[in-house]
Amino acid sequence: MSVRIGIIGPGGIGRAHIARISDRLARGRVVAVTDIDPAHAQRVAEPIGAAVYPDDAALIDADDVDAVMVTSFGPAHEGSVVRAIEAGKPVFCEKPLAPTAAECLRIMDAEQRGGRRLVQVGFMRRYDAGYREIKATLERGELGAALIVHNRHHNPHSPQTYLEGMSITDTAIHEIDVMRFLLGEEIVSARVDKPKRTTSAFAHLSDPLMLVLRTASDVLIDVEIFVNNTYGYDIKCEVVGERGLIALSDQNATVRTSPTGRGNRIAADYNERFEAAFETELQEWIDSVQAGEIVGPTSWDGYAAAVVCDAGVRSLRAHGSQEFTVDLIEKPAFYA
Ligand code: NAD
Ligand code: ISE
Repeated sequence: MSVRIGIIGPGGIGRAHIARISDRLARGRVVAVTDIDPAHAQRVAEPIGAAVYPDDAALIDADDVDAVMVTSFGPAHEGSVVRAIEAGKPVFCEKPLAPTAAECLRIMDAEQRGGRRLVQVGFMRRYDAGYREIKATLERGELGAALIVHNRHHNPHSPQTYLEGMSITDTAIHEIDVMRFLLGEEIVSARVDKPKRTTSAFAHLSDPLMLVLRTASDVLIDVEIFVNNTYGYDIKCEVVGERGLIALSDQNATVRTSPTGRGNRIAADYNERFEAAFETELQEWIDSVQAGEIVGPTSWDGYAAAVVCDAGVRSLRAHGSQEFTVDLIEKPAFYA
């Protein structure tokens, strides 16, 4: 039998996930929808024959909802995730688990009180073939120890609702998580440097930014964040090891040669760039719900990334380029 899924806040990514589940993935079905905008919920639900609920609580409590997806905006995540945990239902929450560490701690407390893992965080870079190949290469020791990692995270445009701080909590959080995943260690400090501003961003936003992180073993990581580059969705990751380098290759499978030159298309957005990773992520989540054991990125991963974000946001707001320490609680045995 299919896993019957209820979705809370199907905006851009939520609708893309519904299309994946309905058209391309197996063993899952979206049967329930809610959104703070009821007319929008109705428009999303109708073509897939799903029921519409007035709010997250009603959807979570519905008898025919086996599992919950939270794809609303970050500040609304905590309430819905805790409610799903209290109802004993598995919950996939888009990143960030919550925008601050304090909210993530409350989610972890609720999950531990419930006594079993129910939360998976949408850190989908972990499912990308390129990052997985980098991780496997580092683990085989072929390049020696990783020393430095260079990252680039560019978006073509960001909307007016994208506020200062989101460059860290909503955008660079992908790199923060995937660095923990690749290097297998925690990040201990964060610093934000502000280069010259682009004229293409809304006035309230410092863009681009450089986020500089250091890990427990002293690996230095930089993340060039630029959410109004005007040209495309551009992601880079290059690890400098003791005996060589390994980097994500460019984003497309093909390279075209013509009289105008040699090159590949630039992805327009996260769906085009990471479609395969999203599909693997969601299929594995559906299968883990069916198997009764959630195995993807945990609430601890959501919390650990949020603590780094908190330090990054403090640095962004501080005068000059100040480094802030990342203070994690001791990892509970529950998440070992
Ligand atoms: P969006 O603004 O397009 O959609 C959010 C939806 O949630 C809207 O329909 C809105 O009406 C609804 N909503 C807001 N508050 C709500 C509440 N309290 N209850 C119910 N519905 C509510 O945003 P988006 O771009 O789809 O992003 C949503 C989440 O997904 C964010 O956390 C974002 O960081 C994450 N995201 C992840 C990726 C990725 O690459 N993994 C990509 C995009 C977005
Ligand atoms: C968005 O929420 C995402 O997760 C995208 O992958 C990222 O590139 C973008 O900056 C975020 O706002």
